[in-house]
Amino acid sequence: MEYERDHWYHELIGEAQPHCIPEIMDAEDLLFVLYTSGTTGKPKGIVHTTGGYLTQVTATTKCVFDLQEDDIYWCTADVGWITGHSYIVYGPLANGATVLMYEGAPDWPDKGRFWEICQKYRVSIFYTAPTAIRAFMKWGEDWIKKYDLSSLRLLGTVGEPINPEAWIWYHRVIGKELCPIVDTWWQTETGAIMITSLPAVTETRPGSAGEAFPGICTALLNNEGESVTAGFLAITKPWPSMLRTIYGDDERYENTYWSKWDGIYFPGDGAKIDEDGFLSILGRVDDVLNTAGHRIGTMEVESALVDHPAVAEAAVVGKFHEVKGQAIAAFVILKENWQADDDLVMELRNHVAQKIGAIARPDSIVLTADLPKTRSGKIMRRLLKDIAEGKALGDTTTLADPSVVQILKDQYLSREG
Ligand code: 7RM
Repeated sequence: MEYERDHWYHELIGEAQPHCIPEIMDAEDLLFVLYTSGTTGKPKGIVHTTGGYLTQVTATTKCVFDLQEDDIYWCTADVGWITGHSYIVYGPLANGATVLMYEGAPDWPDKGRFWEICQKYRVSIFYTAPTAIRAFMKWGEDWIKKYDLSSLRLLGTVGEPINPEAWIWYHRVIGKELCPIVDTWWQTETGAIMITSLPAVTETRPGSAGEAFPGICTALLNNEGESVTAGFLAITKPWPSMLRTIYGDDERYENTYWSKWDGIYFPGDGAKIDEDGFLSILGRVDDVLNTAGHRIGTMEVESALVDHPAVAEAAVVGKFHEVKGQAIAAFVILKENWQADDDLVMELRNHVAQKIGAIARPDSIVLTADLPKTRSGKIMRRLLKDIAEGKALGDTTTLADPSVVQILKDQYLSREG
């Protein structure tokens, strides 16, 4: 305690007014600059402004989460991620929601922590990421059965494509088959939810994020800008909470997002659409590998791996190969109580071949305890590629736990010889 520098909270609060007069801002005043998680390349400072951003986070929080007066709303995201900004802070507060905020680990003092919190505070809306759901699956249902989750009425996911197995588990074990699940697609750049289902308005389906939010215009295009049923996701009209530029680099802003097609925003994700107009996000388009002349999405192979009962999580990368161009290298986390041995590895390789064809059979599978991820749970495939190719590791500063890559590297070397 340093006099004049430090103050007692109760003394300051004792004199404070219960309300703070808001500062009047211009709609286009800068609200914040948020650096992207940087799974590829150099981080970009994404610029959001005041009016449009608040308009869209307010509307989406209200409609996507069907927010009601008596709801207790919990978004488990890290507050430093865009999801924390938009759906812990700005969106819920602009709606006057009752928000539960938690800063801490999901497995301390034990793996029932989240469910204990849901029971204790009667959480009704729960919004989390597929990476967390897969961790809960791995830890087992007993941790969940110990608690009363009857207050829950709506579940959400964000951050990466949710594999159908995780969706069904989330629906059954957490939602007791009573809670709709909103799978929300959006980006740091979009500021707010863009593609989602709307509870009690549109249907929710495992593996599909649904349709564009009212007012948002999306399309699936090929390189020529022609409409296709599987291809690049595009946003064809501006939207309120769109990024205004990359901080200090207007040119990079134009090149990255607005140069693929004329006047159309390119998010960098691949997607497909079914006959009912439901969109499924397939992952980042830069996450593809080319093996023996075939382009294969890393997502496709990962989904096939996670479809096997032994697999909790999988990451796939293309690794340099003299003949094939790239070989398929997979990193797999097993569920608890599965024996890691060569027979299982063989079985997993065959499982992928059977699901999507022999061409996609992984050349190597490394069983591991952990994967390199950003704090929002995105796998940094770039680092896995470095490991698989025996290269020096690229930038690891955005990793949630930097020790993971070193362990993986040592393990990979001892396996591959
Ligand atoms: C909110 C957030 C953006 C990237 C995006 C996608 C992926 C996010 C979903 C998803 C499939 C989803 N912002 N992504 N949500 N993929 N289904 N529901 O994650 O800037 O950190 O990442 O995340 O690839 O382009 S982010």
